[in-house]
Amino acid sequence: MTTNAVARASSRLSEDTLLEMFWVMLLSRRLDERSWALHRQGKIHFHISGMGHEAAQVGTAFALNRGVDYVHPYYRDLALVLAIGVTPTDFMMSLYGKQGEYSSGGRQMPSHFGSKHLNIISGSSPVATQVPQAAGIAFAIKYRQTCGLVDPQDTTQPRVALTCLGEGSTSQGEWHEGMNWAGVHKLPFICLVQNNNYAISVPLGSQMAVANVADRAAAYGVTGVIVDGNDILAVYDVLADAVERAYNGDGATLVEAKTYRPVPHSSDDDDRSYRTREEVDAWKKKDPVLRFRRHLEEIGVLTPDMANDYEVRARAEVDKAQATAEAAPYPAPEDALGALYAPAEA
Ligand SMILES: Cc1ncc(C[n+]2csc(CCOP(=O)(O)OP(=O)(O)O)c2C)c(N)n1
Ligand SMILES: [Mg+2]
Repeated sequence: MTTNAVARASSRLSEDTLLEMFWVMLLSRRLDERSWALHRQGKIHFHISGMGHEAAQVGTAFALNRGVDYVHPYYRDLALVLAIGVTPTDFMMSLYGKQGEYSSGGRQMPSHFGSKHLNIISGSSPVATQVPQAAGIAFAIKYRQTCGLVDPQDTTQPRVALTCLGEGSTSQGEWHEGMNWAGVHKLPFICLVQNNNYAISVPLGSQMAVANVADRAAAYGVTGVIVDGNDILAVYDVLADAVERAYNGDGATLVEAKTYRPVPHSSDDDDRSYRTREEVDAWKKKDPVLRFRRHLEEIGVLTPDMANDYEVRARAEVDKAQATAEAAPYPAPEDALGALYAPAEA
């Protein structure tokens, strides 16, 4: 069954936290815009954007115990991973494929976010493969706790495994397998579906015969929730409930955040072939970053001067990240051959 959030966990957020959430959204947006520009200038080879999804992602991140809970993101999760601790410089180093790049030493494609110390698991490119993997992590969390096994990090803390994907990717078999596993074993697991209505050029209606992804939750025996993915506080509320459910041993949650992708699927896509400009322009009224900014101004937490200051800081951070990545060396060609397999035992 789908439900709407009733408990307003977000009403307990401090002003500082609300501003921190706004900062991450803004930083992500400006970093994302710069990445598109760098691609069009021929400086990087590929970019896939999280634009429009910032509220869904930052609202989610702030409901987690960031760096402790496990997150298995997908390629659009720039704002999510920034909120957890990946830096703009880390991201730029990935775009440029430079030596020492944080997730794979520059060998993985950009936006395959991974950081061992932040408990962010790097995904494979085939969509939805992260779902059974994240459900497996959730199984391991529960198994260790049930058996009293020593967690290498700390057994005393409750943990949840969260994964993300788009609505189109829920057509993949892996999604169903992962959801079913999470339901059968009542796992501390959250699946966040960021429904932007398109899988590249394929609209939702060609992908599934039901109106909502979350309608399928009942089939797996998990809680299903639909939320306005452009409303960061609504997302936070729903995720706070889901995290509590997981920590209390009450099982998995399927969250469907309804949002929109205002830019092409990736730097290699031309969205004019499958949707009208009017449709894309209509999104501008729903832009989640502007919406949260307006909200914070209305409740007196953010002033126009502060917002300008954030803009200056965001630009400076992005400039610095770009300059650092441009100045960094490329990996040596032979690095591509290393670290694929564990060294043979002597
Ligand atoms: C198994 C598989 N099939 C196809 C692709 C190519 N592909 C990459 S992203 C994508 C669209 C996914 O759409 P959706 O799940 O709605 O996520 P969105 O990109 O809209 O956020 C496709 C078809 C892939 N990476 N893996
Ligand atoms: Mg989609």
